[in-house]
Amino acid sequence: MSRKLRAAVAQLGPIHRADSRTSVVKRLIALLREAHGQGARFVVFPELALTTFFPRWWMTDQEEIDRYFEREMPNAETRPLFDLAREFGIGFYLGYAELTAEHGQTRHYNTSILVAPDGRIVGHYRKIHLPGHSEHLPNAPFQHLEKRYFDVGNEGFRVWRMLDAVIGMCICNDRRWPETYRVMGLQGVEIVALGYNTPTENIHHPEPLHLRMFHHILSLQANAYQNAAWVLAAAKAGAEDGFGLIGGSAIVAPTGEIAAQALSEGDELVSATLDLDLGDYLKRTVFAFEKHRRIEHYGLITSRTGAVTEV
Ligand code: ING
Repeated sequence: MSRKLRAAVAQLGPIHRADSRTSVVKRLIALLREAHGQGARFVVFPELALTTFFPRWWMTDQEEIDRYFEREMPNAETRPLFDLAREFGIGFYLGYAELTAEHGQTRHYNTSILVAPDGRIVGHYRKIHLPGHSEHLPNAPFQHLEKRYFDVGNEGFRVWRMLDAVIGMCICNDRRWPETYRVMGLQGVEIVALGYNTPTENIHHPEPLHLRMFHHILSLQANAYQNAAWVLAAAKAGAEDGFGLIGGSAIVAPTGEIAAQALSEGDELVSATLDLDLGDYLKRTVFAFEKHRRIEHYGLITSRTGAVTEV
């Protein structure tokens, strides 16, 4: 009898700079109620799910920047979400901006947490692949200042056992890097949960609009299959103060097939029943890591950062 888990990704539509955390938490709670109504026991919310995607704005006043960060979790605004999830017995992934102190130093992280059905925070992840830039780009239509506002995550890619599954976390740009999933795959991950905020326009280089969604879905499908894991990806979508973010929240099976996908760019719940043993045959055959991987040939992956052509 295979293990089944009813899960959902809760896509959020735009959060404008003027929107309060209280109003956003009301939207998260509405999605949580809908997930409960569909029998979901695990819900994935987006990256930076409590505020607008503030890295699009050039700011120099640290107090203004820090207003987008949470100093504790749960806190007064998010406690109602934690309480209702515990009442429903639902575990969830939540992305937010974390302001903390480490060894006497203030640290700013793009963070996600894994909350168990009893309300305990059992996992904590800090975004490692920070995209964008750190200096002001005056000619760009908007900024992407994650390298300026966040410190690089310092906790690696880990997995936790929850809801009778092995669950790992990553955030947005992490999903484009195969190393993200393989490190979790080598820990037996069965569900990779992630949130994302992906601008509709690529400010780094002009590219056809359709490639934004194509590259997003490609990254999910390829890495789900290559690590025989479910990938649950929740977008913050729509036009935030006029700046577009793609939707495309999706539940991707270990076979690489899309099990469910959002149709809108608003608040939308997408759910599916995950067969947690669906990937087992892949882990026993084509992706039996212990049989087929040849790590003696992979050294450059961790010894070399940028590509070097020596021929
Ligand atoms: N957003 C984008 C993403 O990886 C990005 C960053 C923009 C990547 C343009 C590539 C091109 O989906 C975040 N928040 O990482």
